[in-house]
Formats: sequence, structure tokens, C-alpha cells
Amino acid sequence: MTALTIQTQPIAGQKPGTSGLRKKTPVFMGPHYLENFVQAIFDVVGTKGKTFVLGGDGRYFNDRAAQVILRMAAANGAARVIVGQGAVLSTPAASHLIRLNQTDGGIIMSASHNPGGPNEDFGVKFNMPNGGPAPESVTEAMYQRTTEITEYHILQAQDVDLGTVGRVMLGAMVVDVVDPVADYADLMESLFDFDKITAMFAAGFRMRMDSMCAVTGPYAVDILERRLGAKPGTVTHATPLPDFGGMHPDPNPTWAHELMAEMMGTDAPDFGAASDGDGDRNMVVGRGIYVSPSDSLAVLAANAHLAKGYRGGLKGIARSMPTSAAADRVAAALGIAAYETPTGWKFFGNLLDAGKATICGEESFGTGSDHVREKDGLWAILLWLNILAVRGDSVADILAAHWAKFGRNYYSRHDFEAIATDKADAMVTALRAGLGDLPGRKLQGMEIASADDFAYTDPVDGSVSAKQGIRVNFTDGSRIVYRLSGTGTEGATLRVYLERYVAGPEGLDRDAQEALAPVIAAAHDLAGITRFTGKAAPDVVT
Ligand code: G16
Repeated sequence: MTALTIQTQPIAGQKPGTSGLRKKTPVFMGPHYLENFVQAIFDVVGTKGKTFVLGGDGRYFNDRAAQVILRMAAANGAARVIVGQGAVLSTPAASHLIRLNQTDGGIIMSASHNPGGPNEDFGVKFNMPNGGPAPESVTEAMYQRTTEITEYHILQAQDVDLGTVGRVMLGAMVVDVVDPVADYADLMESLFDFDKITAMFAAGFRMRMDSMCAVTGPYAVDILERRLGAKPGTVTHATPLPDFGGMHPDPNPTWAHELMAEMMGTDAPDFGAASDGDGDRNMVVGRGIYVSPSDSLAVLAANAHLAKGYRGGLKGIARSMPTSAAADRVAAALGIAAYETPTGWKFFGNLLDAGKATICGEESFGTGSDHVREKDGLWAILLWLNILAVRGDSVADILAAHWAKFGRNYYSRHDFEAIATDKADAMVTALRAGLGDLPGRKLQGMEIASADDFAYTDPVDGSVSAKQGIRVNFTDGSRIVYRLSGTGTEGATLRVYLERYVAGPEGLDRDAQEALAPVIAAAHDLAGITRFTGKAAPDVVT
């Protein structure tokens, strides 16, 4: 087989965002687009004699992109690629395989929670040998490479059969096609008390898992229905489809509305959960009660010791800055460190590698631990199940007891989507310019204590990440954060994060939007959201 060298030239805008390069699928399918970016990855990380993991969430173009990446890996001199059968791997499973096989990293094809299909979204990201997303220094180097690329290398060969588990050769490169589920499911079995969860299901506990026609279907069926004995059919939308069956595979109350309706209805199951396109996000719902991701992180951290993998306790808890401070209260009670990082799972990597944190979480429906270096939807769902099995309480009771002990951080995120980029930028620029004048200003009966643009210094390597979100803190502990999304593919999405702390014992069981009403009004006043975006109300509320 011949390795071809193709002349190419830079394509503008191949800049990875919060989580890799995400673009509309037709853009990725355009001439040299995928190839240029993959070559930039290989040029930065090096390929000769190396082993990589490859897989994706099964969305449209996943299969063909995998063949291109394999041919390029072979032409660039890689020794071996471990690829999920059908080119499918959930993001946490890919992270696990990178670590388990001590590889030199991996390429994950996904646009995560964004819709898939011929006219929807596609994405490619590189994960490091520790299993985690490449840090900013590496993605920046990849971007720089895309601006100067002149050629890429690709083997002239037919498609590899990725449908059959086993070893095949592609030129001189080994391709190991592996079962995408088995190793990951074994890892889960090593962390959680499957016997206790099995006993709970056997005693009649009912669950609904919505895999949203995305990658977790086969994982959830194997783990929940086969290994843990949940009733067949517990997992719905369990077959991954290239267009996710038209669903928007983002597990939040807006997009997982079928699950929400069931959980809020009569005869709701005991526990409901959903995961996203690539399986790293999760939403958890009790019978009649939604669990905000920030609360979920706090409850999981406070109860993790009930599961066998965490019986020895936690080393620390890390959360992204816009995530509520509920987890910090747990860390304080446990006497362990709490870390506040910028948005993006990659910022947890150093803390996990250095053994400073065991559990991490984000308001964006991500929770995980040091078992892999990605957030992990099914992991969070299984830890909840483990806690429910040990405590024997309902989700609502567990939340009520948690708030009674720690107080409640009322929390919500309001998203204003597909705003013209110049309008969003203008709003943020105006906010930044006025930050110095904010302390002391009164709004909605609250007084601003401080305001800044979050900058983070990594406690492990000292790297600094600036401009990570505008924070406005009030004297009563309420907080507003403004941030532009780094994962969208169309215009800009403004995220407004709203938080208010109530110590209790009164006022712990209010509706979150109602409890946050003054903070929401203040957020609009301060930023002129309607004036800049033309929107009076958010598109998505989580
Ligand atoms: C990605 C990152 C998450 C991050 C999220 C933020 O999620 O992996 O760590 O919280 O982006 O998204 P945004 O910048 O839009 O607020 P995912 O699930 O898309 O990989």
C-alpha cells in the first residue's frame, strides 16, 4: 500500500473550542477539512511508532471520518490504533481505553450534546495519554499548525472492516477492533456495589434511562439491564442513530422532555436519568423532583464513601467556576480541599493526575472522578444508584436531607442561543468595561460586593487562563456569572448562571426560578440582555 502525500493549504478557523474542533458536518466533509485538522494533531503529538485509541459517538460521518483517520495514522507511521467496533466509543470509554492500554492518546469524534446529521454538527478532539482532553497549550499548538499546513499523509487503501472485533493490518499499522462496552462496564463493576444495586432492582425499584438515541444505549443496556437486572426496556431510545433520531441529545429538562414528563407524571419510576450524544453528560431526576447538576455533584461528593470505589474517602472536590458553591460546603464539612476551575473538563486533569481531587463536576451536566479523565454520564448515574441502594431513601428525601444539613444553593442557568456574535461580544465588552464601578451598587434590594473576570492559575503547572467568565457577587452570597459558550457552532450562546444561598431551616423547598427571581431580574438589569440580544427570555433554562 502506498502512502500518499497530498498538497494542501490552511483552512481558516480550525480553532478548537472548549472541547475540540466542532463545526457543521458539511464543513467537516469539505475538501481537506478533516484531513488538515487530523494532520495538525499528528504533527503536534507525533505519530511514529505510537499507539492511539479511536472512536466516536456514532453520529453521521463518524464511520467515514474513522476510515480517513486510520489511513492517515498509518501513513504517518503510527504502530497501532485501538478502535471501538463500528468506530463507536463513548467519550468516557475512550478515556478509559487510553489509560488501560497506556496509549499515546486518542482521537474522539463527537460534537457531544449537539445534534447530529448531514446538516448538524460534527467534531474531533484529541485526548492525551492520561485520557483527558488536550490542554490549551496543546490545542493552541494544533491550531497554529492548521494555519501553516502544506501537506498531509494518507494511505491509499480500502476501508478497514470495523464491524468485526479482532486484529487487522492497515499497511504496517495494527488495527485492533474492540468491543466498545466490555472494558468500560468492567471498570464500573469495580467501582460500584453491583450486588446492592441488583438487590434493589430485584426488590422492585424502577428506573428510566433515556439514552436519547445516542452512544450510551449499548452501555446502559449492558450495565443496567444485563448486569444489574433492571427490567428489559428500562433504557429507552437505546439504539444509537446517526442523527440521534432527530433528538437533540443534550440531557437537560428542555431536551430530555420525554423523561421529565414521565418523572413528573403519575406512576413515575423511582429514578430517571439521561445521557448525551457521547455519553459524558448526565441528568438525574427523582420521582417528581429534578436534581440540578450542581446539587448532584454535592450529593455525590457527600455520599461517595457509600460506594466501594470511594470507601476510603475523597482527596478533594473540584468544580467549574459557574457551578454552584454547594460542593464547596461538602468539601468544608469533609475537611478536604475545594477547587474552582474554568469551564471545561480539561482543567480538572492536572488536579486529578496530581491526586488533589477525586470528584469533579460542572453545572453543564458533567460529573466524574479520577477513574477516567473525562466526565462520565453512566458513572454518575451508577453512583446515584449505589447511594440509593445503600440509603434506601428516595431522591427527594436525599435532597431534602442534604439541604437541611448544608443549606441550599438555589441555582439555574439561562441560555440565550444563536445570538449574533457581534451583539454578544458587544454585551460582554460593555460588562467588562463597567466591572470597576459595580461594587456598592444596589439592585433588586441586593448590594454588589465584588465583580471580576475570572482568571485561573493552575495549582499544578502554574499556567494562567484569563477571561473565563464575568462574576458578580452580592453581599448576601447571591451570584451572577455571564459567559459565552465555547461549544456552539452557530452564532453565540450567552449563558447566565444564577445562584442564591439559603441557609434554612425555612425556605429550602421553593421553586428555583421563583427563589432566584431577584437575581434573574438583576442579571437582566446589569447586562442589558434584551437590549443586546433582542431576547426577553432565555431559550433554555436548566
Ligand atoms: C464541554 C466540556 C465541558 C464544559 C462544556 C461547556 O462539554 O467538556 O467540560 O463544561 O463544554 O460548554 P460551553 O462552553 O458551551 O458552556 P461537552 O459535553 O460539550 O464536551
